[in-house]
Amino acid sequence: MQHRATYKSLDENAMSYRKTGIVDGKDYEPMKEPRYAEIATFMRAPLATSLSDVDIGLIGVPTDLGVTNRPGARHGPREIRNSSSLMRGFNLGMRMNPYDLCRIADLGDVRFSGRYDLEKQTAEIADYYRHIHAAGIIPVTAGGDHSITFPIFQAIAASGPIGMVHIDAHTDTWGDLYGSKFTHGAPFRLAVEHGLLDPKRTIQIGIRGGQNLMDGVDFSLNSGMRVVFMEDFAAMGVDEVIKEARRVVGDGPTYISFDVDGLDPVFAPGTGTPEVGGITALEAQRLLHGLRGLNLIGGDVVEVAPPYDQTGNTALVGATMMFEILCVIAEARFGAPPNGRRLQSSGS
Ligand SMILES: [Mn+2]
Repeated sequence: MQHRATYKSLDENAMSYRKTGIVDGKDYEPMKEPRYAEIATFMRAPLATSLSDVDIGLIGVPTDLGVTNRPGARHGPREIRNSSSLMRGFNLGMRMNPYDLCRIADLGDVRFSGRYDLEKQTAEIADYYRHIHAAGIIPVTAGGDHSITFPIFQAIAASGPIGMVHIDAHTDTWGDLYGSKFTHGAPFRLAVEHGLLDPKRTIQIGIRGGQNLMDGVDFSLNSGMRVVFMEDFAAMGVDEVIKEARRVVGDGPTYISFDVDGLDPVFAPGTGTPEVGGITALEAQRLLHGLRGLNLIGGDVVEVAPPYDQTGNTALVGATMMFEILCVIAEARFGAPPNGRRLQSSGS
Protein backbone atom coordinates (compact mmCIF):
# COMPACT_ATOMS: atom_id res chain seq x y z
CA MET A 1 0.00 0.00 0.00
CA GLN A 2 1.17 3.46 -0.81
CA HIS A 3 2.36 5.33 2.23
CA ARG A 4 0.09 8.18 3.18
CA ALA A 5 0.65 11.02 5.58
CA THR A 6 -0.77 10.12 8.96
CA TYR A 7 -1.55 13.69 9.87
CA LYS A 8 -3.03 16.73 8.31
CA SER A 9 -0.33 19.34 8.55
CA LEU A 10 -0.98 21.89 11.21
CA ASP A 11 0.00 25.50 11.63
CA GLU A 12 3.23 26.05 13.45
CA ASN A 13 1.50 27.67 16.40
CA ALA A 14 -1.48 25.37 16.48
CA MET A 15 -1.98 22.27 18.52
CA SER A 16 0.60 20.02 16.96
CA TYR A 17 0.94 16.33 16.33
CA ARG A 18 4.66 16.82 16.79
CA LYS A 19 6.11 16.78 20.28
CA THR A 20 9.50 17.62 21.65
CA GLY A 21 11.13 15.18 24.03
CA ILE A 22 11.86 16.84 27.34
CA VAL A 23 15.09 14.89 27.84
CA ASP A 24 16.77 15.01 24.45
CA GLY A 25 14.84 17.92 22.94
CA LYS A 26 14.30 15.98 19.73
CA ASP A 27 11.06 16.11 17.79
CA TYR A 28 8.89 13.04 17.61
CA GLU A 29 5.35 12.20 16.54
CA PRO A 30 3.44 10.01 18.99
CA MET A 31 1.40 8.32 16.24
CA LYS A 32 4.59 7.28 14.47
CA GLU A 33 6.13 5.77 17.57
CA PRO A 34 5.50 2.07 18.26
CA ARG A 35 1.92 1.68 19.41
CA TYR A 36 2.95 0.48 22.85
CA ALA A 37 4.98 3.62 23.52
CA GLU A 38 4.15 7.08 24.86
CA ILE A 39 1.12 8.32 26.81
CA ALA A 40 -2.11 6.56 25.86
CA THR A 41 -4.35 9.19 24.32
CA PHE A 42 -7.45 8.28 22.27
CA MET A 43 -6.19 6.84 18.96
CA ARG A 44 -2.72 8.22 19.84
CA ALA A 45 -4.03 11.62 18.78
CA PRO A 46 -2.33 14.63 20.36
CA LEU A 47 -3.55 15.78 23.74
CA ALA A 48 -4.97 19.25 23.14
CA THR A 49 -3.77 22.09 25.29
CA SER A 50 -6.51 24.48 24.13
CA LEU A 51 -9.77 24.44 22.19
CA SER A 52 -8.21 26.32 19.28
CA ASP A 53 -7.41 24.55 16.05
CA VAL A 54 -9.33 21.36 16.81
CA ASP A 55 -12.03 20.10 14.43
CA ILE A 56 -12.99 16.86 16.17
CA GLY A 57 -12.43 16.43 19.89
CA LEU A 58 -12.10 12.99 21.48
CA ILE A 59 -13.42 13.25 25.03
CA GLY A 60 -13.66 10.91 28.00
CA VAL A 61 -16.51 11.07 30.51
CA PRO A 62 -15.42 8.75 33.32
CA THR A 63 -18.55 8.30 35.38
CA ASP A 64 -21.06 5.57 36.06
CA LEU A 65 -23.25 7.26 38.65
CA GLY A 66 -26.21 6.74 36.33
CA VAL A 67 -26.12 2.95 36.22
CA THR A 68 -29.15 1.14 37.56
CA ASN A 69 -27.38 -2.15 38.21
CA ARG A 70 -23.72 -3.04 37.77
CA PRO A 71 -21.20 -0.14 37.89
CA GLY A 72 -17.83 -0.12 36.13
CA ALA A 73 -18.19 2.16 33.09
CA ARG A 74 -16.28 4.90 34.90
CA HIS A 75 -13.21 2.90 33.90
CA GLY A 76 -14.20 3.01 30.22
CA PRO A 77 -12.30 6.05 28.97
CA ARG A 78 -8.93 4.98 30.36
CA GLU A 79 -9.16 1.45 29.02
CA ILE A 80 -10.50 2.65 25.67
CA ARG A 81 -7.56 5.06 25.44
CA ASN A 82 -5.19 2.18 26.08
CA SER A 83 -6.84 -0.17 23.59
CA SER A 84 -7.24 2.61 21.02
CA SER A 85 -3.47 2.72 20.70
CA LEU A 86 -4.04 -0.31 18.45
CA MET A 87 -5.92 1.89 15.99
CA ARG A 88 -4.02 3.20 12.98
CA GLY A 89 -4.68 6.13 10.66
CA PHE A 90 -6.01 4.49 7.53
CA ASN A 91 -9.43 2.82 7.73
CA LEU A 92 -9.36 -0.06 5.27
CA GLY A 93 -13.11 -0.60 5.47
CA MET A 94 -13.76 2.97 4.37
CA ARG A 95 -10.60 3.54 2.29
CA MET A 96 -9.91 6.84 4.01
CA ASN A 97 -7.75 8.38 6.70
CA PRO A 98 -9.53 10.82 9.04
CA TYR A 99 -6.27 12.54 9.91
CA ASP A 100 -5.92 13.60 6.28
CA LEU A 101 -9.22 15.46 6.52
CA CYS A 102 -9.24 17.39 9.75
CA ARG A 103 -7.52 18.15 13.03
CA ILE A 104 -8.28 15.54 15.65
CA ALA A 105 -7.21 15.77 19.27
CA ASP A 106 -7.81 14.15 22.64
CA LEU A 107 -9.38 16.84 24.81
CA GLY A 108 -8.92 14.83 27.99
CA ASP A 109 -11.74 13.98 30.37
CA VAL A 110 -14.65 16.04 31.61
CA ARG A 111 -13.70 17.14 35.11
CA PHE A 112 -16.23 17.20 37.88
CA SER A 113 -16.55 19.13 41.08
CA GLY A 114 -19.50 16.96 42.03
CA ARG A 115 -18.06 13.59 41.21
CA TYR A 116 -20.44 11.64 43.43
CA ASP A 117 -23.51 13.79 42.86
CA LEU A 118 -25.36 12.61 39.75
CA GLU A 119 -27.47 15.72 39.23
CA LYS A 120 -24.55 18.10 39.69
CA GLN A 121 -22.42 15.94 37.42
CA THR A 122 -25.07 15.97 34.72
CA ALA A 123 -25.10 19.77 34.81
CA GLU A 124 -21.30 19.86 34.65
CA ILE A 125 -21.21 17.59 31.58
CA ALA A 126 -23.65 19.93 29.82
CA ASP A 127 -21.51 22.91 30.76
CA TYR A 128 -18.34 21.25 29.44
CA TYR A 129 -19.95 20.41 26.11
CA ARG A 130 -21.33 23.94 25.75
CA HIS A 131 -17.72 25.13 25.68
CA ILE A 132 -16.79 22.45 23.14
CA HIS A 133 -19.78 23.33 20.96
CA ALA A 134 -19.14 27.07 21.18
CA ALA A 135 -15.57 26.44 20.01
CA GLY A 136 -16.97 24.71 16.90
CA ILE A 137 -15.53 21.33 17.89
CA ILE A 138 -17.40 18.14 16.99
CA PRO A 139 -17.38 15.81 20.00
CA VAL A 140 -16.68 12.08 19.81
CA THR A 141 -17.02 10.78 23.34
CA ALA A 142 -16.11 7.67 25.31
CA GLY A 143 -18.25 7.02 28.37
CA GLY A 144 -19.11 6.46 30.97
CA ASP A 145 -22.63 5.16 31.31
CA HIS A 146 -25.41 6.20 28.95
CA SER A 147 -26.73 8.93 31.25
CA ILE A 148 -23.99 11.19 29.84
CA THR A 149 -25.66 11.54 26.45
CA PHE A 150 -28.55 13.66 27.76
CA PRO A 151 -26.31 16.50 29.00
CA ILE A 152 -24.27 16.27 25.78
CA PHE A 153 -27.54 16.88 23.90
CA GLN A 154 -28.34 19.81 26.20
CA ALA A 155 -25.23 21.46 24.79
CA ILE A 156 -25.19 20.43 21.14
CA ALA A 157 -28.95 20.45 20.50
CA ALA A 158 -29.68 23.74 22.26
CA SER A 159 -30.74 25.41 19.02
CA GLY A 160 -33.17 22.70 17.95
CA PRO A 161 -33.90 18.98 18.14
CA ILE A 162 -31.49 16.60 16.45
CA GLY A 163 -31.86 13.10 14.99
CA MET A 164 -30.07 10.01 16.24
CA VAL A 165 -28.87 6.60 15.20
CA HIS A 166 -28.90 4.70 18.49
CA ILE A 167 -27.34 1.25 18.77
CA ASP A 168 -28.25 -0.44 22.05
CA ALA A 169 -29.94 -3.46 23.60
CA HIS A 170 -32.24 -1.06 25.47
CA THR A 171 -34.33 1.92 24.44
CA ASP A 172 -33.12 4.09 27.36
CA THR A 173 -36.46 5.88 27.39
CA TRP A 174 -37.67 4.99 30.87
CA GLY A 175 -39.03 7.46 33.40
CA ASP A 176 -37.84 8.05 36.96
CA LEU A 177 -36.30 5.07 38.68
CA TYR A 178 -35.98 4.87 42.47
CA GLY A 179 -36.36 8.63 42.68
CA SER A 180 -33.80 9.63 40.05
CA LYS A 181 -34.55 10.81 36.52
CA PHE A 182 -30.96 10.99 35.22
CA THR A 183 -30.24 7.26 35.06
CA HIS A 184 -28.67 5.49 32.08
CA GLY A 185 -32.13 4.10 31.36
CA ALA A 186 -33.57 7.56 30.71
CA PRO A 187 -31.41 9.84 28.52
CA PHE A 188 -33.53 9.72 25.37
CA ARG A 189 -36.86 10.19 27.11
CA LEU A 190 -35.41 13.25 28.82
CA ALA A 191 -33.99 14.42 25.49
CA VAL A 192 -37.40 14.18 23.80
CA GLU A 193 -39.17 15.84 26.73
CA HIS A 194 -36.66 18.71 26.67
CA GLY A 195 -37.05 19.23 22.91
CA LEU A 196 -33.46 18.15 22.21
CA LEU A 197 -34.18 14.96 20.28
CA ASP A 198 -36.67 14.58 17.44
CA PRO A 199 -38.22 11.14 18.04
CA LYS A 200 -39.38 10.95 14.43
CA ARG A 201 -35.76 11.29 13.32
CA THR A 202 -34.55 8.66 15.82
CA ILE A 203 -33.84 5.01 15.10
CA GLN A 204 -33.02 2.54 17.87
CA ILE A 205 -31.22 -0.59 16.66
CA GLY A 206 -30.63 -3.91 18.44
CA ILE A 207 -33.34 -3.66 21.12
CA ARG A 208 -33.89 -6.98 22.92
CA GLY A 209 -33.95 -8.90 26.19
CA GLY A 210 -36.49 -8.84 28.98
CA GLN A 211 -38.25 -5.92 30.62
CA ASN A 212 -39.66 -5.29 34.06
CA LEU A 213 -41.91 -2.62 32.60
CA MET A 214 -42.87 -1.82 29.02
CA ASP A 215 -42.79 1.87 29.91
CA GLY A 216 -39.58 2.56 27.96
CA VAL A 217 -40.45 0.67 24.80
CA ASP A 218 -43.94 2.19 24.88
CA PHE A 219 -42.47 5.68 25.15
CA SER A 220 -40.18 5.05 22.16
CA LEU A 221 -42.98 3.69 19.99
CA ASN A 222 -45.61 6.21 21.06
CA SER A 223 -43.28 9.15 20.52
CA GLY A 224 -42.60 8.00 16.96
CA MET A 225 -39.12 6.52 17.23
CA ARG A 226 -38.27 3.73 14.78
CA VAL A 227 -37.43 0.77 17.00
CA VAL A 228 -35.53 -2.03 15.25
CA PHE A 229 -35.85 -4.95 17.63
CA MET A 230 -33.14 -7.57 17.33
CA GLU A 231 -35.55 -9.98 15.65
CA ASP A 232 -36.21 -7.29 13.03
CA PHE A 233 -32.48 -6.71 12.65
CA ALA A 234 -31.90 -10.42 12.00
CA ALA A 235 -34.76 -10.59 9.51
CA MET A 236 -33.84 -7.39 7.67
CA GLY A 237 -30.07 -7.77 7.51
CA VAL A 238 -27.54 -4.97 7.83
CA ASP A 239 -28.09 -3.39 4.41
CA GLU A 240 -31.83 -2.97 4.97
CA VAL A 241 -31.24 -1.56 8.45
CA ILE A 242 -28.83 0.97 6.96
CA LYS A 243 -31.45 2.02 4.41
CA GLU A 244 -34.00 2.39 7.16
CA ALA A 245 -31.62 4.41 9.33
CA ARG A 246 -30.85 6.77 6.46
CA ARG A 247 -34.56 7.16 5.70
CA VAL A 248 -35.40 7.93 9.33
CA VAL A 249 -32.69 10.50 10.04
CA GLY A 250 -32.75 12.11 6.58
CA ASP A 251 -30.36 14.98 5.98
CA GLY A 252 -30.88 16.85 9.24
CA PRO A 253 -28.27 17.00 12.01
CA THR A 254 -27.73 13.51 13.40
CA TYR A 255 -25.88 12.05 16.37
CA ILE A 256 -24.58 8.48 16.68
CA SER A 257 -24.93 6.94 20.15
CA PHE A 258 -23.35 3.51 20.45
CA ASP A 259 -24.02 1.53 23.62
CA VAL A 260 -21.60 -1.38 23.60
CA ASP A 261 -24.33 -3.59 25.09
CA GLY A 262 -26.00 -3.42 21.67
CA LEU A 263 -23.35 -5.93 20.66
CA ASP A 264 -23.62 -9.56 21.59
CA PRO A 265 -21.78 -10.22 24.89
CA VAL A 266 -19.57 -12.65 22.97
CA PHE A 267 -17.93 -9.53 21.54
CA ALA A 268 -18.47 -7.16 24.45
CA PRO A 269 -18.97 -8.94 27.78
CA GLY A 270 -17.52 -5.99 29.69
CA THR A 271 -20.69 -4.00 30.19
CA GLY A 272 -23.14 -3.53 33.04
CA THR A 273 -26.28 -4.85 31.37
CA PRO A 274 -25.32 -7.54 28.82
CA GLU A 275 -28.07 -9.11 26.70
CA VAL A 276 -27.40 -12.19 24.62
CA GLY A 277 -28.49 -12.49 21.00
CA GLY A 278 -27.01 -9.17 19.88
CA ILE A 279 -25.24 -7.51 16.96
CA THR A 280 -21.84 -8.82 15.87
CA ALA A 281 -18.79 -6.55 15.79
CA LEU A 282 -18.63 -6.80 11.99
CA GLU A 283 -22.33 -6.02 11.59
CA ALA A 284 -21.83 -2.94 13.77
CA GLN A 285 -18.85 -1.79 11.71
CA ARG A 286 -20.85 -2.23 8.49
CA LEU A 287 -23.76 -0.37 10.05
CA LEU A 288 -21.52 2.55 10.98
CA HIS A 289 -19.93 2.62 7.52
CA GLY A 290 -23.46 2.74 6.15
CA LEU A 291 -23.93 6.16 7.77
CA ARG A 292 -21.35 7.78 5.45
CA GLY A 293 -22.25 11.21 4.18
CA LEU A 294 -25.06 11.90 6.65
CA ASN A 295 -25.16 15.24 8.46
CA LEU A 296 -23.30 13.94 11.51
CA ILE A 297 -22.74 16.27 14.44
CA GLY A 298 -21.17 13.98 17.03
CA GLY A 299 -21.14 10.55 18.54
CA ASP A 300 -20.33 8.44 21.53
CA VAL A 301 -19.44 4.94 22.68
CA VAL A 302 -20.76 4.21 26.14
CA GLU A 303 -21.11 1.48 28.74
CA VAL A 304 -17.69 -0.12 28.32
CA ALA A 305 -17.16 -1.53 31.83
CA PRO A 306 -13.67 -3.06 31.83
CA PRO A 307 -13.88 -4.78 35.24
CA TYR A 308 -16.27 -7.36 33.75
CA ASP A 309 -13.89 -8.31 30.96
CA GLN A 310 -10.42 -9.30 32.06
CA THR A 311 -9.46 -10.08 28.45
CA GLY A 312 -9.73 -6.39 27.55
CA ASN A 313 -11.61 -7.21 24.38
CA THR A 314 -14.60 -5.03 25.21
CA ALA A 315 -12.34 -1.99 25.44
CA LEU A 316 -10.79 -2.91 22.09
CA VAL A 317 -14.24 -3.28 20.54
CA GLY A 318 -15.29 0.04 22.08
CA ALA A 319 -12.14 1.75 20.79
CA THR A 320 -12.75 0.31 17.33
CA MET A 321 -16.35 1.56 17.23
CA MET A 322 -15.13 4.96 18.41
CA PHE A 323 -12.61 4.97 15.53
CA GLU A 324 -15.32 4.02 13.03
CA ILE A 325 -17.55 6.83 14.33
CA LEU A 326 -14.60 9.23 14.12
CA CYS A 327 -14.04 8.18 10.51
CA VAL A 328 -17.64 8.58 9.31
CA ILE A 329 -17.90 11.96 11.02
CA ALA A 330 -14.54 13.18 9.66
CA GLU A 331 -15.53 12.18 6.14
CA ALA A 332 -19.07 13.58 6.40
CA ARG A 333 -17.93 16.93 7.72
CA PHE A 334 -14.48 17.46 6.25
CA GLY A 335 -14.30 15.15 3.26
CA ALA A 336 -16.00 15.47 -0.08
CA PRO A 337 -19.48 13.98 0.11
CA PRO A 338 -21.05 12.66 -3.10
CA ASN A 339 -22.86 15.93 -3.72
CA GLY A 340 -19.52 17.75 -3.64
CA ARG A 341 -20.62 20.06 -0.87
CA ARG A 342 -18.81 20.23 2.41
CA LEU A 343 -21.27 20.29 5.28
CA GLN A 344 -21.04 23.36 7.43
CA SER A 345 -19.97 23.24 11.05
CA SER A 346 -22.87 23.46 13.46
CA GLY A 347 -20.67 25.30 15.94
CA SER A 348 -22.37 28.39 17.27
MN1 LIG B 1 -27.87 2.41 26.65
